[in-house]
Parts: sequence; C-alpha cells; structure tokens
Amino acid sequence: MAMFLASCGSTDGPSVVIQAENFNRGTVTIDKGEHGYGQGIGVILTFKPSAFAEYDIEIPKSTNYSVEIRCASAGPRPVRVLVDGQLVTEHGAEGTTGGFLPEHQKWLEGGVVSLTRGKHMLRLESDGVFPHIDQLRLSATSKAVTTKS
Ligand SMILES: [Ca+2]
Repeated sequence: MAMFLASCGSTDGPSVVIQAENFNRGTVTIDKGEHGYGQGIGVILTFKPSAFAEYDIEIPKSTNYSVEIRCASAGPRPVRVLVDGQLVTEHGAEGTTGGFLPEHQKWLEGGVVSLTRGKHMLRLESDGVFPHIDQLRLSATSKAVTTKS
C-alpha cells in the first residue's frame, strides 16, 4: 500500500508524511486512545522491550532526506532507524518531550539519508521500549547524510 504523499511548502522540496500507526509490518501496539496515549492522533507504543515497525514508502525525488519522528516520551527511548536494511542512526527520537500524552508530542530527529526516487522500506526498531510515536516525516534537505554512530 502506498503511503500518503504530501506536497509541502518547505523551500527544500517534497516531504513524505506517514502516520506511525499505519505500519505495514510490526510488533508494536497501536493506541488510538484505548490505552490512554493516542487519543485523537493514533500512536504506536510498546509494552515489552524489543519491537519493530516497518513502512513501505514511495520517495518522489532522488535527494537527501531528513527523517523526523513525532513522538512523546518522559524519558530517553531512542530507536534505531534503518532504510532498506541500512542503519541511518542508533539515536532516532532520542531525548525527552516532557511526558507520554498527545499534548507532549514533539518532532525529534531521526537522521539524514540519501534516497533515490521510488520505493523504499523504512524500519524503526528498539531492543528497549518505544517512545509513543504519532507520525514520521521525510523531508528533502541539503543536510549531509548522517554518519553511523
Ligand atoms: Ca498518528
């Protein structure tokens, strides 16, 4: 299934926005409010350590993309970001946003990756627990590709 493609007013070019809960494959839990964390927005979360979520994405233009993760977490819960099996960063969405609720959702960084136009697979994974992720965004950028760390 093709993910929603948004054209965007950014001067850098196109961006792709994905609702985190619309993953194609994964072991994470979807919460649209029944667990008290995703009301009105829909999030993914984990109740046990070690999980993943994968997204089949369509990239509109060959260039570098900044990966951003909209999430809420009271403590650091970094996720590994991979594209087509290649590690982009071990430190995706690292940091804290002040809480786990929809009102605490903030955009955190998930690295920069070079992508060709066409289909790709974005994967988030963690040996621990996930922050409560609402959306993912890939925005065309002139930033350099993240070195693995
Ligand atoms: Ca969402």
